[in-house]
Amino acid sequence: MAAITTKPEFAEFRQLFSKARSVLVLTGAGISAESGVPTFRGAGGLWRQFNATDLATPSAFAQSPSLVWEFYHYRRELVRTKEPNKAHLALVEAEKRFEKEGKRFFIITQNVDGLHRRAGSRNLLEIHGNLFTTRCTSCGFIEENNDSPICEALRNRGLPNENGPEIAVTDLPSCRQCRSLVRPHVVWFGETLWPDVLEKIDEEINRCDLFLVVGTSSVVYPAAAYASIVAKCGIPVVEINIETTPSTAVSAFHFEGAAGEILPTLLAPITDDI
Ligand code: BV8
Ligand code: ZN
Repeated sequence: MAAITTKPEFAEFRQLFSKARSVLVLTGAGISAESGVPTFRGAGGLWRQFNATDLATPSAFAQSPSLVWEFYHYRRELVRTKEPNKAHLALVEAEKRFEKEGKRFFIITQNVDGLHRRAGSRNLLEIHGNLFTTRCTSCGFIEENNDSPICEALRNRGLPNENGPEIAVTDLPSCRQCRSLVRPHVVWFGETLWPDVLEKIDEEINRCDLFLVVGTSSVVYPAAAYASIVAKCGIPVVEINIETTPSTAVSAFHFEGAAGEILPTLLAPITDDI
């Protein structure tokens, strides 16, 4: 059992968890860190000389679709080699138990790596999209695409330490329906989240009675605001992170440590410890 079981707030959390009827979990890049997926703002957040936030924008894609596709191809190929970790799996177990007990357990993830889905989470909303879905820049056709590589021109490209020649747009991933250039179906910085996603987020925020914030630096909006929105409604917020963040101030409890260590203990079935 992780050392947190000796902390007084552990027993208080377990009381809350045993009474909760509708748990909502917000996850960020930190929950995938123990799977070996670099976080956005940690040491791994750089690719070549760019920050991820420089490349995850419509203007970067307009300026060089070749460079942005190399970045996303690199991330697709990297994530493909990784597995969900104990934190992802603890959430899947909890969701299954809650379902059996007629209670709700829902995950809102900012991550686009698809690891929650691969772990088996079903009550899941990928609010920023997914690396393995494309959208046509011309006809809007959206499809899941797990091809490796996603197109021949990107084979062996995207390595973080080498710049190759610009790939012609006509050789970049194209739409199955109209042959135009496709983009990753993710929400870039400066783009609004999709209306149906925003609606679903509101619905889940309004129905939860316990809110867990796991592995997010809480700086990217609108997700960064959810903890304070929930706390203002008098719902307990519990943060799991290796550092404090802007969400810590509105959290009833902040469990410091790695999600893969802490979540399995926090979310373990309620037995005689209550
Ligand atoms: C929007 C998809 C309307 C792409 C991503 C209000 C105020 C200020 C700025 C704004 C605002 N409203 C809008 C903005 C602009 C912008 C924004 O928030 N900018 C930030 C940088 C200030 N937001 C937007 O543009 C959003 N759109 O609001 O539309 C609008 C538009 C324009 C202007 C006004 C309004 C769209 C945001 C979505 C961007 N797309 N992803 C892709 O991935 O390629 S976001 C991207 O960042 C990832 O999805 C990532 O998940 C997400 C958030 O980062 P984190 O997940 O928190 O990751 P990070 O690395 O930062 O932190 C990791 C954490 O884990 C750390 O705390 C670390 O301590 C912890 N950790 C590490 N290891 C572990 C761990 N914890 C536990 N265990 C471990 N083992
Ligand atoms: Zn098309």
